[in-house]
Amino acid sequence: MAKNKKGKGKVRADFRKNRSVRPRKTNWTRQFDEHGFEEEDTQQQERISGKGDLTRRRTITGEAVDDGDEPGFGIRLEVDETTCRPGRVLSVHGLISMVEQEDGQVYQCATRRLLKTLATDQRHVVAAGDRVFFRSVDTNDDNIREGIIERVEPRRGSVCRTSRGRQHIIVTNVDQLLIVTSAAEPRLKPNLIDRMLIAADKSGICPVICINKIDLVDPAGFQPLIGVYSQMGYQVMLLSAKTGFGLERFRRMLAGRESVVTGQSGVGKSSLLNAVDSSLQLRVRTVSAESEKGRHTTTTARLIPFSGGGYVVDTPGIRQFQLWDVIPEEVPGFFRDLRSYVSHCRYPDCTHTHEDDCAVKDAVADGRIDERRYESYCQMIEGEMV
Ligand SMILES: Nc1nc2c(ncn2[C@@H]2O[C@H](COP(=O)(O)OP(=O)(O)O)[C@@H](O)[C@H]2O)c(=O)[nH]1
Ligand SMILES: [Mg+2]
Ligand SMILES: [Zn+2]
Repeated sequence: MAKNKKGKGKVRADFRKNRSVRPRKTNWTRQFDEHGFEEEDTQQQERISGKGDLTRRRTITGEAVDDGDEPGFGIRLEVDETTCRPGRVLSVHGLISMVEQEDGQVYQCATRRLLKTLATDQRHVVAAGDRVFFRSVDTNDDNIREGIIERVEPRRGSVCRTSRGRQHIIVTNVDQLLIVTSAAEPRLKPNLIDRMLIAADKSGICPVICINKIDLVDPAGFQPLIGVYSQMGYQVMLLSAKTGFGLERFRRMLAGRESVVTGQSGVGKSSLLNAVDSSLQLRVRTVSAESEKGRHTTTTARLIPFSGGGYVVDTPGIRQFQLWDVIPEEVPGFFRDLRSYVSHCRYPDCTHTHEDDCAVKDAVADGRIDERRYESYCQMIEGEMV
C-alpha cells in the first residue's frame, strides 16, 4: 500500500471565501502587521475563479496525500524551496508557532492564511510536533526571528484529547508514549495504564510503562503485574528518581527519540526527567504546591530538546488526555491479551461481558487471561467509553 501518493497534480478544493472577521489579534500578530507583511502574502501559485460570494474555488498546485492526519483536505502544497526551509513546531501559542530550524534557531511563525482555509478544523492547522516548511521574514530587530509557515507535512503518531466531542491534537509525530505511574503516593492505578496503552496503540505510538517511586515499596510485589504486561509485549521499567534506580536505562530510552511523557500529577514525571537531563530544570511539585491539586499550569504541549538527542514532550494533565475515537467494538482488538480469543466466541458480536459460550470469559475463568485486565476491559466498554 502506497503511503503517500507522490504524483503531482492539480488538486481542487472548495472552501469558503476568506472570513470577513479577522482572527483575534495577539501581540504577535500586531507585531507582524507593523512589520508590514501579511499572512496571505504568498509565493504559491493560486488562482481564484468562480464568482460566488460564499464559495470561491481556487486551484492549488500540490500533491494529493491520502493518508495520515493530513491537515487540509489531503493536499500538500508546493513550496518554493529557495525561500522555504524545513522546521519543527516546538509549541503553539494561539496564532503563533515556535518553529525550530535544523540548526536549532527558533522562529516565531504565523501561519499562511491558505493553510487555515484548507484546514477542516481551525485548531488543527498547526500542532506541536508538526514538521513544516516556513520562510523567514525580515524584521528590523536582529534578535527577533519571525517567519510564516507555508506547509504542514502529513502527521504520523498524534496524541489527541477530546473536548466537547471534538478532537484536539496535543502533539504529533512522536515515537513513544512514556506512561509514568508511581508504585505509591499516589498508588498505582493499573486501569489507567490500560487506557493509556489503548490510546498509544490507537495512535501508533509505542508505549512504555514507567513505574516510579519504587523506593517506597518492595519491588517483588510488582512482579506479577510486570509479568502480565511483559507477556503482551509491553516494555515496563521500574524506576526511582530518588535513588537513581533504573535511570540509566530510562535515559537511554529517551535518547534520540521523541517521547511524550504522561501520567497523573505527583507521580514524578518532572523529577525523572530532571534526573536524566539536568538542563531541563522542570519544576518539581513541592509540598506547598500540593494544595493546588487539579490546577494544571501546563496547558499546551511543548517539545523540549533532550540532552541525549531527540525531544521530550511536556503535555497537559491526564484528565484531558482521553481515548479518542475508540468505539466499544474496537476495544477487544486493543486488548492484546483478549484479542486472540474473540474469534472463538459463539456470537460474532459478543461483547465478552454477559454472553454464553464466550471464549474470553472461559480464558479468564481458567487463568489464561489476567482477571484484573478483564475487569479493566469491562470497565472500559461499560462505562467510560462514552
Ligand atoms: N519517594 C520518591 N518520591 C519521588 C520520586 N520521584 C518524585 N518524587 C516526589 O514526588 C513528588 C512529585 O514529583 P513531580 O516530579 O513534581 O511529579 P509530576 O507531577 O509527575 O511531575 C515530589 O515531591 C517529588 O519529590 C521517587 O522516585 N521516590
Ligand atoms: Mg511535573
Ligand atoms: Zn466473548
